Amino acid sequence: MSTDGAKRNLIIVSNRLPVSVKQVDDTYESCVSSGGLVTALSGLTKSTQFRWFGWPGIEVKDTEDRQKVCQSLGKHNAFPIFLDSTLAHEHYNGFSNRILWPILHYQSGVQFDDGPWQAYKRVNELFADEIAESAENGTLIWVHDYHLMLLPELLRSRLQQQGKACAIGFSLHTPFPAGDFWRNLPVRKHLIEGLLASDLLGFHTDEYKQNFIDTCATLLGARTEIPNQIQYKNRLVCIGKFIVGIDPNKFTDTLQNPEVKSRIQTLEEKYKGVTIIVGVDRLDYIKGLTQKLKGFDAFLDDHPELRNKVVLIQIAVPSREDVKEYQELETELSTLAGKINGKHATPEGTPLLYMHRSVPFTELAALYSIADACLLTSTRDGMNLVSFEYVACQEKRHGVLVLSEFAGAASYMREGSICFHPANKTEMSEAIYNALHLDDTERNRKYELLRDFVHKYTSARWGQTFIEKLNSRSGDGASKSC
Ligand code: ADQ
Repeated sequence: MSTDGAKRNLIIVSNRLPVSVKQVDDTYESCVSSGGLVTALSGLTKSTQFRWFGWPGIEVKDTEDRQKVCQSLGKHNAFPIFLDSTLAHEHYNGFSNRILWPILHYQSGVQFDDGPWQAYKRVNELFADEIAESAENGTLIWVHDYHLMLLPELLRSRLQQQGKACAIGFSLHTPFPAGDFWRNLPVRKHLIEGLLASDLLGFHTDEYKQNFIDTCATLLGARTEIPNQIQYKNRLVCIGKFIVGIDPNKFTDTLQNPEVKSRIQTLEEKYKGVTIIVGVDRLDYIKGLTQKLKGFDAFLDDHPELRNKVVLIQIAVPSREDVKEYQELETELSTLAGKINGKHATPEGTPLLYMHRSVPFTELAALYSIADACLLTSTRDGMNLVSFEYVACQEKRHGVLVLSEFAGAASYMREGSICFHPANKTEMSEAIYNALHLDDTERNRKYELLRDFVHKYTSARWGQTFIEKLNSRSGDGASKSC
């Protein structure tokens, strides 16, 4: 089989397509959506052609309507896998987000339920049917994230039946938990076996990679003595750390836009004499927003002299609003934000600007750019790309990144940022204070470390490195080493 990348076509698979579809009268319109995976793969879009398969986000029953959706998505090289809405809900909210997501992020007390598990399996099967049909002999297939952990195994058997040798890669965008934690899940073995039918498995950090290797050894008795390889059921799976990033130039270019420049000027005038801390997070309990607001409250208690001199601008992007835990978290955060402002506000101003909505990309870039520090408090987080984006927008100011030690990004940015434990209010308060009082030499030194890292480990580099490695695997099980 050829290992020439140019000759092997590429299929990307994720649960949701990077494009949302909505019905407008009797036609369908599609627009590009946002999120960590879309950001991560945007770098690859520029250099490599691929077809992207996933669920379009809406139920479409009628055959004629399905054709219209296909046409609309085709403009973005996106291909829909249609699901009925109950099945999609049970797979996405029921199993992926209510059962798998918490386990992957070290949340205990997960209640397993067979109904959502059956839906999860069914959706993975439907994806496998569709993708096996669309792949040709030699196609590279790159599957993304925890919604599709059974897919490599299901795909492998269908491809074999059809006589197609395709290399299958899988990237996990979340942490993989240490030690015994994964065993809390009753279907722990099925999911790992699903993944081990891949040719290449990618993780964000060495820690997640090692946790996964250890789990394979203890749970399945897989052979793991050779670094970066797992041998299981006569198959060799390569396993690696691939550093996901962003496209920093997209941010630096946006900051040159005259409208964005003028917006920055307006904001700087409004906040003259005030130190700005920014936070941007999906409204998710793993982002530690409750901890962030409590830590900021402690900081204001500890430093009454800074009242009216510091403001936290926190954007909480709506996420998974159908899930009860997320609705409850929003209520808790709104209440907490009100209490903090009630306690610390003066006629001169309020210390906390809490916004529960999405903001346009240009506004996001402007906010990153005017902030003297960025506060990220994840209790666990696969990588956290917001930290990269803040750095990309700080060429002028050299602001300070105040980063939870539990974000994957902290494995790479510890020296360039100020790290803390998100559940320790005192540590967080000190970290904020130290960030705002760093001397210029240290601030510049830290910033330069971060800038070099963000510009080196771009999303384009991540995508190309993974594809190159995947391309070196034949997909027919013949490779003897990684
Ligand atoms: P997320 O949990 O979504 O990603 P993160 O890595 O911070 O978290 O990425 C969020 C992305 O959404 C950023 O690129 C950000 O700019 C974008 N975004 C946020 N608010 C926005 C807004 N209002 N408008 C437009 N875009 C907005 C998951 C994992 C992470 C992992 C990524 C990539 O949970 O740990 O880093 O995937 O692997």
